[in-house]
Amino acid sequence: MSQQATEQVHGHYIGGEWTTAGDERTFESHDPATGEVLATFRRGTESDVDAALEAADEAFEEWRSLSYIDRAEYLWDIYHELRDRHEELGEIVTKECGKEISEGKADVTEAWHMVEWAAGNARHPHGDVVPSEVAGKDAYMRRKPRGVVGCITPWNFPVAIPFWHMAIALVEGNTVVWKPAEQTPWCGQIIAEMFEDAGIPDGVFNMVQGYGDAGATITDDERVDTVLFTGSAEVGHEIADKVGGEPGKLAACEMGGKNGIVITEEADLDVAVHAAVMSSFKTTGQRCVSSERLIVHTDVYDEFKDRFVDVAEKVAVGDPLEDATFMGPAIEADHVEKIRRHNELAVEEGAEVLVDRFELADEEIPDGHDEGHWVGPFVYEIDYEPDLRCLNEECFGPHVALVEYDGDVDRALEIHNDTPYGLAGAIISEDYRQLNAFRDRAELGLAYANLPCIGAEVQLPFGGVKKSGNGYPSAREAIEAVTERTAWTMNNAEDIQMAQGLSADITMNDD
Ligand code: UN1
Repeated sequence: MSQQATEQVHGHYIGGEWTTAGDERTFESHDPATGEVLATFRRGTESDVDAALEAADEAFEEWRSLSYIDRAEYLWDIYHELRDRHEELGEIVTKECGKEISEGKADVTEAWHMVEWAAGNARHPHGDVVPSEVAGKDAYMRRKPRGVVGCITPWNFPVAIPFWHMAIALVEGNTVVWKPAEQTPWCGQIIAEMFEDAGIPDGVFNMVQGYGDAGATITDDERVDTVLFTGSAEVGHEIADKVGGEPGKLAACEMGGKNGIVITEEADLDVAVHAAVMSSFKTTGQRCVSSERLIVHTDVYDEFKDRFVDVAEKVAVGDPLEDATFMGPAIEADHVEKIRRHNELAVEEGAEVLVDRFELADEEIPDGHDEGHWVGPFVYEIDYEPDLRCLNEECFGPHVALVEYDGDVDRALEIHNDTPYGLAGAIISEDYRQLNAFRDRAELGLAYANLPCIGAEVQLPFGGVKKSGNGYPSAREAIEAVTERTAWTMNNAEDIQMAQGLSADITMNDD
C-alpha cells in the first residue's frame, strides 16, 4: 500500500494470507489534520481472531526450532525496509496520527532501532552460567519462548511500539497475533506487508485489524501465553486483572502517566523552559510520557511562569506535514472533547488559567484543514492539594498545571509522588544532591535530569510503577515477558552429590 488512498477494502493478515473473510463491517482511517479518509479496513471479529490464533499456535513448534540467528534474519530484512522507506513512512505516520513530520520520521527511526536491538541481540548470550556448590555439576539459566504472544498497540507510536513488542517476541521464538490501534490501521497494513515481503513463515506473524472487541478476544483466549499491551490505564488494568487470574498466562502492560517536572531554585531556567515545553506540547501532549504537572520552586516561579507562558502562547500549531509546525492536531474529535473536559475540570477545581488556546483562532487553522481536530495549549496554575482531580487524572493532551512549592527538594518530591501514576518525570537543577534525591526517590520508571521527560531510547527499560504499569513491554524487559527461564543443572560426575549438605545416601531397613 502506498501513499495514495484507495477504494480497496484492506483485510487481515492471517496464516500467511490476506483475508477479508468474516464480518462485512468496515472502518476507515482518517487524517486527523484534514478529516480526509485515507483507506478502508475490515473490522476484525471473533472468528478472525480465532483463525489468527490457530495459525499462530500451529506455526509455533517449527518457528521455535529455528536458531535465534535464523529467526533474526527475517527482522533484518524489515530493518532495511524501514530505513529505505524512512521519508515515505514518516509521512504516512504523520498523515495517519497527526504528529508533526519530525515526530513521524522519529517513530520510524525508533522502530528500526528496536528491530536492530532485537535482531542484534540474537547473537548475544541468552542466559547465565551459574556456579554450583558441587564440583561435578554445571548449572545454567536458559530461556525458551512462551508460545503465542498477543500484542495490542496504541495509535500514538503506530510503527515504533508494534516493533517494541513484536521484534523481541519473534526473535525469542514466539509467534504473534497483533491488533493495531483502530486509529492507525494504515500503518498496521504496511507493517504486515513488510512481514510478508520478508517471507516470514506462514502463521508466525498475524495481524487482525479492528477495535477493542477484537483486542479483548485476543487477550481472553487461552491459546495466548503472553499479552503485551501499551495503551490506556483503563484497558491495561482490565487486561492485567483478567490475565492475573489465569495461571501460566502473563501480561506486560505499559499505561499512561500524570508526569511531572520539578524545577528547583537551582534550575537553569533556559533548560527548564525548553524541557517543559518539549515535554508538555510535543506530540500535542499525546505521549504516555508527556508532562501535565510543572512543580516549580517559589524563588524562580514568577520568572519561569512568564517565560513558559510566553512560549505556550506562541508555540506553532498547524499542518503536521510542514517543518515549521511544533504541534499537529489531536487524534480524533472524541479526544478533543476529552481534553475540553479536563480543561473545564481544572477551572472547576479553582485553576487560574494562564493560556487558553483550546479553541484556536481561525487564522491559526491551516487552509483546507477546517475538518482537523485542532487544539492548542492550555496552561493553568493551581495551589497544590492532594485530592485535586486535575492533578491526578491523565488528560493526554496539551494541558499542563503550574504548581508552586516552597521548601527543599523533599517537598517537591512529596508533591511529585502524589499521583496514582509513575511513568516518567524530570528534575531541572544545577545541584547534584537535588538531582540524586530525585533519581532515588521519585516514583517513576523513567527519570531524567536537565532534560525533557520524553524521548527514551529503545535500549532502556520502558515502563512505569504504580498505575502506570506492571511490566516492561519493550527491549530487555520484554524478554522476561515472552520467555520462560529454565534453571538447567547437569551432573558430570558418576555419582549423585547434593548441595546444601543434603545426604545422597539411601539407607534401607536392613542396613
Ligand atoms: C509513549 O509515550 O506512548 O520516550 C511512548 C518516548 C518515546 C516513546 C513514547 N520513545 O517519548
